[in-house]
Amino acid sequence: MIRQRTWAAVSGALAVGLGVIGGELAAAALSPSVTPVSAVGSAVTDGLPPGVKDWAIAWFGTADKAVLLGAIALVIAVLALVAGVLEHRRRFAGRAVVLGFGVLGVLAVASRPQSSLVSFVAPVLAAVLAVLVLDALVRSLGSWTRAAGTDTEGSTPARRRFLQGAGGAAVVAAATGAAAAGVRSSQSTVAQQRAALRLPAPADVTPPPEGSVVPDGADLEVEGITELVTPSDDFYRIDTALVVPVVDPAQWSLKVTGLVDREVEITLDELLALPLIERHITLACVSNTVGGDLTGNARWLGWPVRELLARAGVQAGADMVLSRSVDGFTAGTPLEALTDARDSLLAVGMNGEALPVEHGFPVRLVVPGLYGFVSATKWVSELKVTRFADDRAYWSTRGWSERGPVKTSSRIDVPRSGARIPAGDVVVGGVAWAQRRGVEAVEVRVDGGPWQRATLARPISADTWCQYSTTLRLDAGSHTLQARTVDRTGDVQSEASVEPAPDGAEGLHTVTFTVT
Ligand SMILES: Nc1nc2c(c(=O)[nH]1)N[C@H]1C(S)=C(S)[C@@H](COP(=O)(O)O)O[C@H]1N2
Ligand SMILES: [Mo]
Repeated sequence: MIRQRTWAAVSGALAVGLGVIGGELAAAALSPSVTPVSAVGSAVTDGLPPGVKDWAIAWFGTADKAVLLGAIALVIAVLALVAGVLEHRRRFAGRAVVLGFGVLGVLAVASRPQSSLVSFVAPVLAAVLAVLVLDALVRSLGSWTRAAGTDTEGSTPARRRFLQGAGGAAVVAAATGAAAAGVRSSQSTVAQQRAALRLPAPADVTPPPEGSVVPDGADLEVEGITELVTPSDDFYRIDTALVVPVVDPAQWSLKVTGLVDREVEITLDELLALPLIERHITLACVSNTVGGDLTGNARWLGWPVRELLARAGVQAGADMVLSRSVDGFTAGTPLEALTDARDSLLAVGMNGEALPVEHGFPVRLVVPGLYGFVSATKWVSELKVTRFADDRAYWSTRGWSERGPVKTSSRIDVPRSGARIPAGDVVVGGVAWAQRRGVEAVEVRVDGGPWQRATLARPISADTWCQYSTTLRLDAGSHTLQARTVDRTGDVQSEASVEPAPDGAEGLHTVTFTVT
């Protein structure tokens, strides 16, 4: 009977929906960093072959998290409908499927580094709820089916009982969902703790060291060009976390372990009491394509990592620091990048405020000159002093390079691709970067013609990007514009087109527009 089968599928959806929502409510209350759904998503993320992941990032960009959650919801929904039909056909068959997925949920939670014993309550509760509701609804549906088969008269009360049960389940699911959303939004504790955190002023030094302040002439104030210092809200975000790790600043500490004379541990209060410094540093993601927007420049407040490493005493033979996040992400940074004169920071502040939660609150690493995947660990909890020969970091086990110096590059912000510009002077502008080496010049060329030097803004430091601009007089018609950076060692940005994997894109940003 088609109709009964539809109702069986609906029963499955209601049972599994109620279970999943109940599980998320329990997790929101008990274990906000690890919910069954987020754990499955994270386990899938970590388990995906690198090719699939790169493909997903290429197709969906920063929406990849939403796409993954959508895909998981779809799989759960299909499974739920099937489980309902199976259970109606054969007692226990549907419940077995639901239980199987419950086991997967438990395994996914177990695979999360942040999970604790209490994190298992949610997936177990979800499975038990789904099984009980499925059993009750399908049994009630069975009575209706049997009644309808024998006497049509008697089928009405059975039908009513089933529909009441199903309706009740839907109402409870909706109420539970609302409760889960309520608990989530009341969980402002970390947001409140962040707002309450008082950052110390940077240590007072005269004259201010390079990189600490924006000098006159650093901002060309060209319309449409990238802002010199990226507002935190606009700063690109890249990480593997489906749910932003919730770290209680009072509980946070950072341990230095591995090849050290003595393990040291530092709390946030201790860190904040140290003489902190502030530097502008331009971060870049290795996945950034030529002309892409996975770069940002911010003012970071923090304590030099080299000071902490000195406290621990790095032993001979070490050449790498494996930094670990509370969520299990790791980055492998060459030891020298954390001990040489550059100001690699244990950052607590971004643009004058405590780190935003999604940018690593309460503490992250910021290392000038290296791509984020080998250096910029957010929600950092451990620095293990080790050797490249002994340890491998998250992305290096997934096909990306072990070393990740940022490649010299540039981006054209204006004119935009496809723009139609009235005849006359055409304003060209953008940003260029060559972290560590510094930008010496930016050159532009039109329609493959000769390279011409643009006006370069005064850099904040060698570790920040630099604005450039020039004005061109062009004939009406379609034009192609390219830019390239010359660094202070005299090296010129590479022209050959290279994909981001495994160690960063290369090539020239090319923009085509029309002068009318
Ligand atoms: N815990 C954690 N830290 C992380 C990552 C991550 O996935 N997890 N991604 C890294 C990468 S690949 C980059 S490019 C930078 C991005 O930092 P942002 O999100 O603050 O821009 O963070 C790095 N730190
Ligand atoms: Mo990245």
